[in-house]
Amino acid sequence: MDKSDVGLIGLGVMGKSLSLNMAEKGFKVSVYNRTDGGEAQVVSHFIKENRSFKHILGFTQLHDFVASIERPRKLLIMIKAGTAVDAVIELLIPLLDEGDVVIDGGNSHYLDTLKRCHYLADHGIYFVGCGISGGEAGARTGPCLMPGGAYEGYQIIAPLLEKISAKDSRNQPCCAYIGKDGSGHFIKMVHNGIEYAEMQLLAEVYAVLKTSMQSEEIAEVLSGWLATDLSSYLLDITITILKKRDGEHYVLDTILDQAGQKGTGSWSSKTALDLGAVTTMMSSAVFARYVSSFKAQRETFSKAIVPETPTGTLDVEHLENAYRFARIINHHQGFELMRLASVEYDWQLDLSEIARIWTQGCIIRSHFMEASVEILKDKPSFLASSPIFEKLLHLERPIKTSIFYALNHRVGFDAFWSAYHYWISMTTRELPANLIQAQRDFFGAHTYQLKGDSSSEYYHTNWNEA
Ligand code: NBP
Repeated sequence: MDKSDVGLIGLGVMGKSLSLNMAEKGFKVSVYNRTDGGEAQVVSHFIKENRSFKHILGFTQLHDFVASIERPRKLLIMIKAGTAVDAVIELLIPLLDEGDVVIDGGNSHYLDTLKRCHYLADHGIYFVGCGISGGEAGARTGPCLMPGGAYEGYQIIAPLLEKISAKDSRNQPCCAYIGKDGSGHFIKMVHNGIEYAEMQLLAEVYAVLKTSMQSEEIAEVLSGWLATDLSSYLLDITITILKKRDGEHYVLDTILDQAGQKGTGSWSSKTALDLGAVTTMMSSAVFARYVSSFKAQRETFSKAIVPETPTGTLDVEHLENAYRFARIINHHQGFELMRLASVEYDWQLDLSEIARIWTQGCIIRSHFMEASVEILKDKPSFLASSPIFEKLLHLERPIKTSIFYALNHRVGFDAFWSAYHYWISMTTRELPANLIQAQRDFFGAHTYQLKGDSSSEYYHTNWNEA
């Protein structure tokens, strides 16, 4: 029997789509799923449903599955992140040979990936942590792939990953080696953090537009934006969602306003806190989801609110420009998080190349991401680019007036406010942090530095001394 080119473990939503994608691109694929999980027949059903793909072989015994793959074996794990990945790795180790490559395509935490890289290297096995974005449809037709970890291992799997990935506007694969250790999963995490804030900005835009428009009208406004530099996958799907009807109702109006999450957004925010990066927008988006989950309390408290008659008329053009402003700040904060991590972990991340692989296949693909490829070739950050800085200066008034409008109408607008607040702080020469330093020195003798003191010495004052 011909051996398979690649093996895939975990026939969930993503695993099924990726196996079909690989088979369609001409690879012989072995697939495996455990039988003691949700559905015992998952493998046989999958093979039956996809009979037309002659080169997909199904297995429920890990030993047979591993034996069916050509050496050096390429094994893609697509299962729930966390301890399940460690459990599968433990089962695989005795079955693998030196030089085999194990790829974890799930949303694993980058620090877990770092540990697994070293652990498997000790067994002579290459481990690649590969962030995957694009959802079920992307996995089927061409996802964005963010592999990091063992470089020698990456070289073995590169032809496979590049072939199944999305292609950018120059027909180059939306897949590139990111760096060592957990860097691939790190940038997937940041991708999701940026995604959280992009989604929240659209939710806040929707809330503001709803103060004076119906769904169809809102969709029309957003369609106008889609034809500009604001175009993005998330804006596009939002318009489709707004228009979707079920009989007399818009489907959106029937959906419970409690947002779920699977953790990568909060991981990004926690990591930013650890690395000293400022990611107020993604954190605001994570908290917005948390707040939404307190539905019962919100309902109770809302009964006590007697809204004032709102003042001010909605300026849609200002809102459009506020959205333009906030998106730039969101991307700036996300890429700054990667830049700081790159220094901390010595990953030497190529931010322009990361923007390039995010131009197709992934959830945050957009016109702005296309522009970012060039911007980040020359400059270390968006704010360091003069045209971007000038643009933000120019857009200050519309974001201010949009914030006033939202406040007057009692609409939560925190992601926009976070963007503006970051901009104010980053462009303010004197912040009140001198008082913070004095307070720290008062109660904890933490010392402070002096303005204009080239010695950079630290001083202490006995604040209670007469
Ligand atoms: P699903 O929930 O659809 O499938 C999960 C798979 O993991 C199933 O095959 C399940 O087997 C298997 N599994 C679990 Br759960 N525990 C296992 C264990 N202890 N040992 C072996 N297999 C186990 O998830 P999915 O949406 O396909 O996502 C897979 C990974 O890809 C996750 O890490 C996810 O975060 C990531 N991801 C998802 C998306 C997306 O859009 N869905 C995008 C990018 C990345 P069973 O069928 O027997 O329970």
